[in-house]
Amino acid sequence: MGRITLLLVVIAGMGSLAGCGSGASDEISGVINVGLSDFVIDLSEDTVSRGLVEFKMDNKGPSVHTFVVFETDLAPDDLPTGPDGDVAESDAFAPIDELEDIKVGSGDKLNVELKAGNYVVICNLPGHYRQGMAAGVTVS
Ligand SMILES: [Cu+2]
Repeated sequence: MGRITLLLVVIAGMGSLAGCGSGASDEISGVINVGLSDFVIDLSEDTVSRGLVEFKMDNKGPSVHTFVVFETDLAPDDLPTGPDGDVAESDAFAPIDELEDIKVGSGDKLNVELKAGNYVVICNLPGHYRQGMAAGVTVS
């Protein structure tokens, strides 16, 4: 085995080790059932283990909703808002993931890699956050 080949083998080995250590596998570490209604987000769990977390939507209607995930230490009812009372997304306050157009009866799923920390999930259709569509999730 030449020196370059050996080096490549070592690098490949390090890569797969790093993959394990960061928990970047496809295995789901936790499932949270998300009940959506006018105008409540009802989570089956508000704490979950870090890793790949599956959010399972159950939109009970009557409206279409969205599901937006922020990593933040702010309280669910204390996110930055614009003049319309909707959460103001910006470079400094950007969602880490989201699902749009969640229809009534939808079984849509959102899988998000979450590290330990505090998260807030909201619906950001006009007026929905202001009327109460926000909930906190702690990842440990
Ligand atoms: Cu909504």
